[in-house]
Amino acid sequence: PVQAQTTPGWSPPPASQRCPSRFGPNDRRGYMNLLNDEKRQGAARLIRNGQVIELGRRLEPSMPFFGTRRFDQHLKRTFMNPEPNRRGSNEEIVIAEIGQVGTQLDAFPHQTIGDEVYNCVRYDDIATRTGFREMGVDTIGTVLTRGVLIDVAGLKGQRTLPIGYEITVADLEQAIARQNLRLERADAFFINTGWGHHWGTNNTEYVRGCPGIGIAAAEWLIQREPIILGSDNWPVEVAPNPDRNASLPVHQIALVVHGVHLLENMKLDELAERQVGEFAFLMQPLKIAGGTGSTVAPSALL
Ligand code: UVW
Repeated sequence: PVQAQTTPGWSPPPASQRCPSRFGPNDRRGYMNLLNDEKRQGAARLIRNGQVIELGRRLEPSMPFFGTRRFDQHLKRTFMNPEPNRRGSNEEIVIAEIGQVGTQLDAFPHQTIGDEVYNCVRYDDIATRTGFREMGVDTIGTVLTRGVLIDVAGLKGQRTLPIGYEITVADLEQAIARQNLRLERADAFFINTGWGHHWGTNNTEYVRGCPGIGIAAAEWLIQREPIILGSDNWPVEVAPNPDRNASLPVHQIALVVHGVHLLENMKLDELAERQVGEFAFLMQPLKIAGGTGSTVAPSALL
């Protein structure tokens, strides 16, 4: 049975309660402030046999898209040198919302509460014709940290949790206990819902909705101080929200209220199948100037 945890009628905390952020009024990095050299060294020490598990999806025009997003890719033959060497050259033109397709990391200004982004910075004060003057995805930088996989689908013994299932705090606690995991400060937390099985096999179903965390689970996770929350579904959070009036509230909680990045459309099946709960996590967001997000190809290093 679906145990809804979202309080009906939820609305985001007022500015007086969320600003300044815990990192001060001028902060623009949120929980990324917790990622330091020591944490990166600790993550590197988790690399034992050098294996790589890719956590990113292949970008292609036929992949699932939220709403009107697209990734149109056209092969372009650009050049053919005549004799003697007859060198040919090929490229492609891609027309895409490149920050918001495929496996993708959300920067803070991707979402607002009214006209405010993270730390009560006003949208109008940082938005330009091309992007944001502050907090763009180009400012995040390389992420090397400890990753943990919280396997809720595995806990339930299900290939995938059902659409619209709101993962509860109890689910998280039980999954963590079953896997004998520890959640540590500045980790990247990833939730396996199993929904990723629909990617590429039933794209219509994939974007129709999904299981995921709701407000209570998101707050519980953020209390454990992650720098990223990620999942194998398109919004990280449950969709539709059990509170039908609430539109993607976890987006606001993570990106706007607290300053925690979201990582969507992850490929988590191999980690889950191999029962890998802890690993070194490596990701380099694209340097899209002022971008709202970036498609990424993250990896788990074992
Ligand atoms: C959704 O897909 C709605 O989430 P995001 O906008 O963060 O990509």
